[in-house]
Amino acid sequence: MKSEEVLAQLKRRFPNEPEYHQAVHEVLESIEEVYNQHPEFEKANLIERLCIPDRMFSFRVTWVDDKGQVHTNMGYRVQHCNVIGPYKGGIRFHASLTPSILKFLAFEQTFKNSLTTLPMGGGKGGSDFSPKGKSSAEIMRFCQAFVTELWRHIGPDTDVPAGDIGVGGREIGYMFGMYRKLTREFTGTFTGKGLTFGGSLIRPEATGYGNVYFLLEMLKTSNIDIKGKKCLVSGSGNVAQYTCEKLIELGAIPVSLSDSDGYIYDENGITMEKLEYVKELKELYRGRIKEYADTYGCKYVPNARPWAEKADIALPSATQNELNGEDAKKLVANGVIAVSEGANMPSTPEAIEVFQSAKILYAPGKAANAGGVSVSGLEMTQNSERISWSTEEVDNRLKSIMKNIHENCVKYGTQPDGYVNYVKGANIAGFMKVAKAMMAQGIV
Ligand code: NDP
Ligand code: 2IT
Repeated sequence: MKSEEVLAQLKRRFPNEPEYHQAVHEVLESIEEVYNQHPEFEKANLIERLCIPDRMFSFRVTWVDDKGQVHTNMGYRVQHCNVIGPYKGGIRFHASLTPSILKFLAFEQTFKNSLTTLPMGGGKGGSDFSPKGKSSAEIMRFCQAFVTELWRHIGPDTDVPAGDIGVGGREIGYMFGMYRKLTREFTGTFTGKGLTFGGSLIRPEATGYGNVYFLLEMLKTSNIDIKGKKCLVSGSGNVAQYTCEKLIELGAIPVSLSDSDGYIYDENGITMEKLEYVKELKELYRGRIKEYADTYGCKYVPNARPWAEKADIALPSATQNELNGEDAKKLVANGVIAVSEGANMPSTPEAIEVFQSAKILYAPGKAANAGGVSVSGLEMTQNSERISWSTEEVDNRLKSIMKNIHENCVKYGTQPDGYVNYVKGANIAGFMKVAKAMMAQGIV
């Protein structure tokens, strides 16, 4: 396999899908050497079978706003790979969503889920519907309309969706309600459900907490204490909030948050009290992060991201390609020691190059943010057993999964000079498990 040739062929077949090409490129580059040590992989054309999703559904979603106006949006579900378990992955509602973004996310999810050690394949879905400024009733009608198409393609042993950007507990509840009505069955087909109907404790916290647990493992390799470290966090949604929560609990100092309009920089640190304000602002009133700066009198920079601010650690937790090569250079120049990704593919290839050349601790999303889907997997287990575990039980399992992912990255990503290339480690470890399962199951 020559990664450049495989990529060129993919670009010819699927033009104008830059995010998908970007995600595939990163994985191919990392696994090329290992792949070529297995001639049986090449004969089975494993690489194309792994890069191209099994299938992708697209459908029109029609819904009515509060004024009676009818709208249409596009809905999608990409089922990438189910060789190690049912398709599993979130649903994203965002105006910018395209098939390319969903294909990159489903591709990444396959390797991430493989790393978790739990039996889950990879998938992703969503819509170009924008939840911004919509009433709860509009959100409910949209979710119901979306599920009237999606429900045929999913099921507890087929494909299990969850949340992602624009989809949290409220949306999962609405989608689950309609799914239950259409199928006349109560199954664990969605994860991230409410606690009264099969949801798991710690699922809302899992991605952010998991990212900090992963960061702790990385810091441990360099004997660095997280206490007192200034942390730049981007985003202000689910992942960013629980990242801050765990950082504060451990004595680190988160100093920034952002949304699509700009970022706040609070040099005094975001405290638990201020974080409660953010949770209310974002989850209840659905306001903008600028309001934090108005309330606490700190710096707000419109139309910008926080990467030029001085800090020890960066945890990008908003969206893909939110941190470019120039941003990475500024972070490194300012002495950043670790970057751990809460979002999916937030760093551009140029940024990753800068981090790795500077030999700082850098963890890609598919390893560092795997805590969310891991606890989704644990929710599936609890649903199958019709029991629920305590907070402590789930949190301990999450910690041990993140530790295990870190160990696997070190195992497959340690370079001759001792530097751990976490991108390589995560990609090889994730890939090898999927590849072995594919080889064992024949040409299907
Ligand atoms: P939320 O919808 O809760 O929050 C998203 C945050 O990112 C908001 O602050 C939002 O600002 C900002 N954002 C979204 N799109 C853009 C954009 N195009 N440009 C700038 N800012 C943007 O989503 P999550 O916190 O759940 O997801 C954040 C990231 O984490 C995503 O990359 C997601 O794929 C990833 N992730 C999520 C997991 C989960 O369990 N939820 C698990 C693993 C990864 P605004 O409100 O202005 O749009
Ligand atoms: O990107 C992700 O891992 C998620 N959005 C969570 C997926 C899940 O099934 O919990």
